[in-house]
Amino acid sequence: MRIVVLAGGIGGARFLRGLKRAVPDADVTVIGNTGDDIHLFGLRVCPDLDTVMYTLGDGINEEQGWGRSDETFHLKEELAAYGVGPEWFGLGDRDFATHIVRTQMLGAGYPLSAVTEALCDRWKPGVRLIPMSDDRVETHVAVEIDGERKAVHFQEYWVRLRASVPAEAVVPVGAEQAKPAPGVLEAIAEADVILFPPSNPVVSVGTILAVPGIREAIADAGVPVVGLSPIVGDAPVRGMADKVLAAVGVESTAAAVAEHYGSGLLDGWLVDSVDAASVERVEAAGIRCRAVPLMMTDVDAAAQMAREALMLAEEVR
Ligand code: GDP
Ligand code: FO1
Ligand code: CA
Repeated sequence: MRIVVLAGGIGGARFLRGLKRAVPDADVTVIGNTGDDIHLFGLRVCPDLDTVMYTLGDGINEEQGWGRSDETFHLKEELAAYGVGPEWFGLGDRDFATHIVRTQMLGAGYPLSAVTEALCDRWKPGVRLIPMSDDRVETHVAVEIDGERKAVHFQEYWVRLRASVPAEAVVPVGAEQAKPAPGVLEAIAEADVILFPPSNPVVSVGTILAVPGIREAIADAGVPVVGLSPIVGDAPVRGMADKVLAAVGVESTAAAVAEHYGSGLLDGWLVDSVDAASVERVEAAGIRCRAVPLMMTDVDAAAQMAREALMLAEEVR
């Protein structure tokens, strides 16, 4: 079975770990979000690609959900001693090596998709991980600080400001001109099923869908498209999805997120058992819906969610 998954960071990565356990023989292609990418200290950092790669390759810091296990921060401390920041972004020593290798290869002329493949040669994530685009796309968030409206990088909004001010707009800068990376449209066209894991609907899945051609390819693939809600009990399980959903005028409920994707894109939607009351509303929007446990407390729980998603896909096929 060929499965295509559109993934952000933690929500996508943990779901993928479950999917691999549920269907070990499946041929899984992951289209990763690169809108969170940031250039720091002259290096290209790709948080969502790395979170997927480290999680599936057993190198992730489990508690944090991002960054490397067994990490130290000597390099960051030395940079800070020179007064070189930003200090608000925690890049660890082991993680730095990934960004150095990536930046070196990009500088030598390799596209990000080839670089990601090379990095995955080490981590062996057991899926084909492709960035959504080889072109630069950077998510910016419009905020008002001290009466002044300005745009900040998504990482600055989330990590430095901790999403403490309302997001007035979310803009995937560069997306309109970006092309899907080689292999993205082919994987979608050849998929037997397409899954939206419980990733952020705006700054993860939404950014991938903003690359011209990807949304259309999914809608035209003619195979079941099933998503899982990242919103449980009217709030994100973690992160700032509520803030960025508000910016695009969508309420933070499992049903509203399904409607936001719409029946033109989604055939099936899983909500958590606590949101069972919203099944009717989702089905009224023309999307088949089931309520099942959606908390990824461990890999088995995530695997059960993957099985439920694949069963729903068979129902709507
Ligand atoms: P990020 O890039 O690291 O923010 O990760 P993603 O975009 O892939 O996923 C973020 C989303 O995952 C957040 O909106 C969370 O609500 C959601 N999430 C995290 N853990 C769980 C979980 O156990 N269950 C569900 N349903 N959603 C989760
Ligand atoms: N998240 C934080 O909350 N604080 C950090 O200092 C931080 C550093 C960091 C470094 C590398 C990386 O791959 C991810 C990192 N993250 C950090 C996570 C990241 O900011 C976000 O969770 C995702 O981009 C949101 O999707
Ligand atoms: Ca992300």
